[in-house]
Amino acid sequence: MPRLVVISNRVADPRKPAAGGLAVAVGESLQQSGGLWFGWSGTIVEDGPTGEGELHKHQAGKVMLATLDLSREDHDAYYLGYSNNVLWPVFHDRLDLANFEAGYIGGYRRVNQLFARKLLPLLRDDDILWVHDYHLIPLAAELRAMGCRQRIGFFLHIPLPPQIIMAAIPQHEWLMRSLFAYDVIGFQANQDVQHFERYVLNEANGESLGHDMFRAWGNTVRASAFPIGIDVDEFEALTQAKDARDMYTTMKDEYSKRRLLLGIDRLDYSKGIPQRVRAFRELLAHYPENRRSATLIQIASPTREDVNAYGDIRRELESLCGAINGDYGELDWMPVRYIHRMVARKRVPGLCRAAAVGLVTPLRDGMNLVAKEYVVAQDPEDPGVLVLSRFAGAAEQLKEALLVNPYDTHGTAETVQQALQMPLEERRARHKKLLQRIREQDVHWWRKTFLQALNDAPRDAG
Ligand code: ADQ
Repeated sequence: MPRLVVISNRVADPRKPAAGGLAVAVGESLQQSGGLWFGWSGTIVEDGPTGEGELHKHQAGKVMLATLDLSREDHDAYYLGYSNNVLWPVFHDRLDLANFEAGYIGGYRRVNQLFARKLLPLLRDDDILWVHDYHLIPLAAELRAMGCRQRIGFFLHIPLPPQIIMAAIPQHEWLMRSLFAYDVIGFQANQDVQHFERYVLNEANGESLGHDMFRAWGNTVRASAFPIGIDVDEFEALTQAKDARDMYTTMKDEYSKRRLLLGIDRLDYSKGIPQRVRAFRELLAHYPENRRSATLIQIASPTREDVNAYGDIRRELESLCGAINGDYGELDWMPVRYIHRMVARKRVPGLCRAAAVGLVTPLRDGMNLVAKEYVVAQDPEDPGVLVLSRFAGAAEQLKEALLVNPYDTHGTAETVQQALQMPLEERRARHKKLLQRIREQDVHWWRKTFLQALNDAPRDAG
């Protein structure tokens, strides 16, 4: 069996619990098969030379971790700059927040070249490489230029924007062309594949060959949707474990007279948190029977605080929550509990299970795993209702959720009211179908189908 080599910006010890997202999915893939996980060490070397970094190797069970330090200049241009000030906002349709002027591209290329140069000597001929996410789009092209012939797959965890928005990035053609150095490109949703196809046909004068095969710039690549899942068995076990049960009991006692609505996110502008809070305000204004009853718990953990847009959203959210509590709060009822912290992963299922409504309403999201976790954590006999943004990748799979347009404050409030009033039979029926789909397409299914596609991909001469 070929060895699996995973390359991602951050690397985590797969034996330790990770806080969801990419780390869990990737760690799980490697734990199964063993292999190599390559990425940034998390260390920034002040005044270090650009394009250089010390390599550290560390055996973690079946997995070899190989990590690179980055110089301050490289880190700031590659990570803070191009990844988080260009690609993240644009890929989430936020051209207004992108900063194209600052010359970050040099650092982005430099770090991708550095990754390629340091990775190449660690590779074996029959390795199979799996590159993750927007930080590393040009990695395969850099590796190919250095003579790497192994199969390389790429998975984009965030959405691919429509052609016209992609075209705003000065280096859009270079980025898209780089993708054609892979054998397989994985997207979260069919909509992302459609955006890719439109770009290939209209912007790159390429061709769609059918069966998810595309040709442009003299290369052929497979691009398909592989919606990422969660480890359902692990999350169910977490739900039954003591920490989650204690959390559930505490919440049920504390809020015995209330209906809980729950949001759990990183405090990122893509997650639509202020819009969600405004919709909650609208709910209280238009459906007064929810006053003294409905309570929104919004956990929004700190993230990327050194990027300006994140400070702005924090201030906006604090002022919105303060205003609602001031306007609607009573001595014995606080409408919004906003917590700017991470919740321990083992408590997340207990919190989810206590909530009558799970609010997952991003303005744009690659997938959104919280939506899946919320469903799995529910009591099947008396499940809560998932209110899900139509702009999350998860909406393509989770059709039995109540789908909303998070920009439509009034419409979202009405849907939340519908969720709060949904009869038990309907809740059970919807939950059953959602759980079934989440179970069928779990993280193991995701890993297997992607790696199978990579294994089966026809090799391109280029
Ligand atoms: P993220 O944007 O980080 O991931 P998401 O898919 O929601 O978003 O995953 C977050 C994970 O972190 C979940 O497991 C969740 O439980 C946990 N989490 C989030 N906020 C938390 C908090 N405040 N406290 C505790 N735990 C918290 C990126 C893409 C997504 C894509 C994933 C995986 O942006 O669209 O679904 O990768 O591909």
